[in-house]
Order: sequence, then structure tokens, then C-alpha cells
Amino acid sequence: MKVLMISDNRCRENLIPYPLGIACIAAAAKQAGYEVSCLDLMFSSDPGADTLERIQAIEPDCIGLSVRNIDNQDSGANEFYVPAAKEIADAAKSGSRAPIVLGGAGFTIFPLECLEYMDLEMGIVGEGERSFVELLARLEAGAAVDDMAGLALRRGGASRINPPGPHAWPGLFPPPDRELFDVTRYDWKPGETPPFVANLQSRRGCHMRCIYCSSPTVEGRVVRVREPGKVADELASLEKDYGISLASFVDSLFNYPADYTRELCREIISRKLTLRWIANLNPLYCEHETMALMREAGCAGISIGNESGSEDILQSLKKGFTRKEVIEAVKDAKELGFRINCFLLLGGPGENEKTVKESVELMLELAPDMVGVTVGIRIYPGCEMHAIALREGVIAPGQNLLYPTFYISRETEPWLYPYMRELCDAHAGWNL
Ligand code: B12
Ligand code: SF4
Repeated sequence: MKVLMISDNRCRENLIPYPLGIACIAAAAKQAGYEVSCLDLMFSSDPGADTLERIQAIEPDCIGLSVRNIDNQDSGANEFYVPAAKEIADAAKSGSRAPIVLGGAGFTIFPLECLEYMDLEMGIVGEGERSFVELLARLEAGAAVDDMAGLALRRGGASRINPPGPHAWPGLFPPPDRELFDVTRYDWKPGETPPFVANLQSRRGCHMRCIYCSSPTVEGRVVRVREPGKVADELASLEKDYGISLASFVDSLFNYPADYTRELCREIISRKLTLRWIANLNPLYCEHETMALMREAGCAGISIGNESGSEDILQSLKKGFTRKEVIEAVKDAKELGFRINCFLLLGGPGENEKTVKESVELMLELAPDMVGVTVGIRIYPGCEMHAIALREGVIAPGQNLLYPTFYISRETEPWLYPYMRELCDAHAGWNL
């Protein structure tokens, strides 16, 4: 059975990400014996035509379409990516009668909305390795797929999402297949050094309950870790086999669970690599011992997901840590010599002039190398932010949130975006 996996992503904000999800699923499908071909439309100037051309060349029996980003989460300069994904789906439909299966992070947040928008029948919600392989087996056998765990189905005017199956524990599947895409094409910010960056994942899931975040929807709340030695081997292979000099861990909380992180660092240290890597840390788990080991293992830069510098806002966003913990984490990281990226997510419930000032002043005082600023909170279904926005009348019951919708507190709405734009323009390393 021939399978074509397509990545729809053409967004170049932040960096050009290697399509890691597809590389994971393709590896699992190949291991199960399927003939898999992949198409990343990131570098395509005519995605519809390229899709059609590949379909005609391969004549796949099933097409998997990965939808990563719904929009760029920017309330002031929003880009909505689903229309472009629909064009790809339309091209696929025009060239093939094979079933088209949607998947990916963006799709998982809005499964039925995406199926409806793109006029498609099915998709897999959440992790794809186990489910996609099971779906292929059923399609190959001509068996019914309707009852498959984690399947979103839109058929004959009715639609439903089946309950999820058990988590695909990362250890059960092969590592992402790095031969599928030319790693040297995946840039840091286009045109900037280092010339290319590889991404990898050591764990999935986040147990935290930040009121706005869709990550637990995508990855689940149960943290599952890969065998540390295998992750270190993957890192070593990126350096030795692909010449990668900077790798980026995509894990939401690289420093949790701490004992696992330390074990992973020890494994990386034992590989004696020259490659450097970056990771995302939660201030709550920034123990000195863990951070020192990370440094020793080649971690050059960290993103600290502080989001605010105001105690009140940290509480209203349910970040689970305090302003004091943010300060301690950044100070310790500075002493250890990390390049530090902090974040401000402004305009949430309770935000006002005073709390914005507290956040801005804290960032100026701590002076991380970079501050990523977001104004307005993108409202995702199922998050607590969704319920708050409904309660406050920011959105209406039943409103289709696939179309980018943001929460910005009434006290800050008129001035916050232009104010932060001006501030970011005036401070090197601050980005809105
Ligand atoms: C790490 C990360 C980043 C890093 C990327 C680093 C790198 N080198 O890759 C950085 C910080 C740069 C980044 C930037 C952005 N990101 Co980001 N990012 C993530 C994060 C945390 C993990 C992504 C990842 O690599 N996961 C690991 C891989 C293996 O998982 P995966 O791709 O999801 O694939 C699995 C499943 O989705 C599924 N699957 C995937 N494809 C397919 C296809 C089929 C057919 C099937 C069946 C299944 C399937 O199976 C896979 C394996 O289990 C996710 C949130 C999350 N927890 O998922 C957000 C996330 C993907 N990002 C998001 C966004 C919006 C962005 C930005 C637009 C933000 C911005 N304005 O800068 C940019 C866009 C970047 C770009 N150019 O595309 C959103 C996307 C959805 C949405 N809301 O629109 C997410 C979901 C977070 C969120 N807030 O909701 N991001
Ligand atoms: S913001 Fe970070 S810590 Fe909070 S739920 Fe999302 S991934 Fe977890």
C-alpha cells in the first residue's frame, strides 16, 4: 500500500521547522511495511500544482495531510493558514480518489472545524504513530474505520470524534526518519546563522493547567518520556550523520521531570558532542543542579516560559509559579552562561496598566537576551480561557474559534498593542 504524507506548513515565523510530526509517523508506517513518500510544501511556490504532480507520480492509496498551524497567533497582524491548507486538500481531491486523512497539532485543536472547512471526511486527533498505522491497516483490509479510537469523522451530514486510544508511548516507535527531508533546508530565522537547526523530542505531554494553552489538548496531560540513551543517540546522529550544529528540543517542559532531565543530560555528556542545543524551561522546575547539568551537556540557550512579571497575572493565568521563581531562574541561568529567551503574554484576564508595567519592568531589570511578546490571548476550545471569554461575553456560545479570536482585557485593549510595538522597536531583542 502506497502512502503519501504531506506537510501543509509554509509559515516562516520564528524559524522554518523541520516537519517532525510527519517524520515520526512516516517512520512508524514504514516500520509497519507501508511504502511511504513525503512532500513538504514549505519550499513550494505552487503548493497545489506540486501536490497534484506528486500524486500523479505516486498514485497513493492513502494521503495524510498534516495541518500544523491554524494561524500565527498574532492579534494585531493575524495570518490565517487554513484556506491555504484547503487549497492543498482540493488539489489532492482533484488528482486522486484515495482517502485523505488530516492530522497534526492545528487539526487536533479544531478537528471537526477543519474537516468542515476543508470539506473532508476524516482525520486523526492527537498522536499519529499508532492510530495512522491502524487506520492504514483497516483501509488496506477494506475494514470499517468508523469506530477507530481518536478518529474524527464527518460523513453524511453527521460528525463525531471517537474517544482517544491509549497514548502512543514514545519508546514503542522508531525515531523520526531523517532521510525524508533535507535537513540543511531547515533554517533558524531565514538568512541568519546558525545555518540550520534540527528539532527533536524527548518527551510528550504537559501536566500543567495554564488557562490558555492548547498543548495538553495536542499532547495530553500525561508526561511520557523516551529512553534517555535513545534521545542522546538521536542527538549524536544529528551531529555526526547530518552535520547539525544546533538542535532544538520541542518538549514543552524540558526540565520536568527533573530526574529524567538529569539522566538525559548525563547520557548526552557521555556522547562527547560538539553540537549545541536549546530547550524550553518552566521556572517552577529550574533547580540549579538540573540547569548546571544541562549546561555541561551542551545546552546553549533556554526559553523560560514566564509569560508575565506580575504576581496577579501569573495567578490568573494559573502558571503555577511565582514572580520570585522567575527571578531566581533567570538569575541562575545567567550565572550559568545560558542565552536566555523570556516571554510576555499580555492582555489576559485581570491585565491592566499596573500589571503590564510590572511585567515590562521585570524584563528590563532581568535583561534576558530576547523577550518574545504576545498581545492578546488566542482562544482555544476546551481551555479555561474559553469559558472565561464566554462568561465575559467576548465570544458567543457556539462561535467557531477556528477563525482566529483573541481575548484582550478591556483595560488594555485600546493601547496595549501599539504600546508594546513601540517598546519592542526600542529594545534590541524584544519581538512582538
Ligand atoms: C516546539 C514548537 C514550536 C517551536 C518549533 C521549534 C522547531 N525547531 O520545530 C517554535 C517556538 C519555533 C514554534 C513556533 C511557532 N509555533 Co509552535 N509549537 C511548538 C510545539 C510546542 C511542539 C511542536 C512539535 O514539534 N511537536 C512534536 C511533533 C512530533 O508533534 P506534531 O508535529 O504535533 O506531530 C504529531 C501529531 O500532531 C500527529 N500528526 C502530525 N502530522 C500528522 C499528519 C497526519 C496525517 C496524522 C494522522 C497525524 C499527524 O502525529 C505526530 C506524532 O505523534 C507545539 C505545541 C505542541 N505541544 O504540540 C506548538 C504549536 C504547533 N505551535 C503553534 C504556533 C501557532 C506557532 C507559531 C505560528 C507561533 C508564532 N507566531 O511564532 C510559530 C510557527 C512556526 C512555523 N514557522 O511554523 C501552534 C499551532 C496551532 C495553532 N494554534 O495555530 C501550536 C500547537 C501551539 C499552540 N499555541 O497552540 N513552535
Ligand atoms: S503553557 Fe507550557 S506549562 Fe502551561 S500548559 Fe502549556 S505547555 Fe504546559
